[in-house]
Amino acid sequence: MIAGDIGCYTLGAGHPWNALDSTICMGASLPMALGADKGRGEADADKRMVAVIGDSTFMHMGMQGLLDISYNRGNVTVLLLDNRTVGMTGGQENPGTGRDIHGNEAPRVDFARLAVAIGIPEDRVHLVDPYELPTLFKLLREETRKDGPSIIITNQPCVLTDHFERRVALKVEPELCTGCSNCLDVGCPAISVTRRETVVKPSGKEKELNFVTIETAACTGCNLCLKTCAPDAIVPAAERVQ
Ligand SMILES: Cc1ncc(C[n+]2csc(CCOP(=O)(O)OP(=O)(O)O)c2C)c(N)n1
Repeated sequence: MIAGDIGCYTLGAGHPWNALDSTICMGASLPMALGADKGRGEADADKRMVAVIGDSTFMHMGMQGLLDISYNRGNVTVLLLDNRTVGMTGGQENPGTGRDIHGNEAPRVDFARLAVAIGIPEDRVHLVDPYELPTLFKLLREETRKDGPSIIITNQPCVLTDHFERRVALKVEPELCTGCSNCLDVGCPAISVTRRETVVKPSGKEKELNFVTIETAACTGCNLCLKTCAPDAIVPAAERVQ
């Protein structure tokens, strides 16, 4: 069960990600996951709980839930998406960004040390680069299999802030695209389907091919789609990300 919270990541509840089971109010993800863990019956004995929350919401109302999870030894993995801003409401600062309300430097909260101070065992506190998908997935699988609380903190900034390092945008070479559709699983809004074809495989089963294009102006150059493209049809576009 994945308990969501309030922020840009809440949009992951929609198609094609369908990534959240609940969203209530700021800070609710952690107590929801703990409540589901403590209240589950026999039939749900194998279910694992994940709470997803952003850095700002965590500062506002998430820490208390983490303390509850830690103190009551909840079987919950917290995914703290630290994008170093309050993304959804326009990029304000918070104690996790290192700037105060006037934009002046301020002592930045260290989320990993805070989690340890709250009582999460040090070896269950992880800092990961969310663009390293295989590493992130492996960690999520490992942590959700173990009993007790854990926290995974992602460390890549929002693409709309100055913290984000501008990268080269991508495009699709149409003649190289095989329609395999792997890149669509990334769920990137800059990728769209230009043509669909249904082919019959040697096994007799039908397969849908989706030929794609990348809207270069909307591409942040994160390269996640690039890693899924076997025929190397995704290549750097000439212009840089604005
Ligand atoms: C009680 C309350 N106050 C303020 C808001 C407005 N609001 C919506 S999302 C959000 C914070 C999002 O920041 P973060 O959790 O860091 O996620 P991001 O959008 O950066 O991914 C705020 C303050 C709200 N929904 N509820």
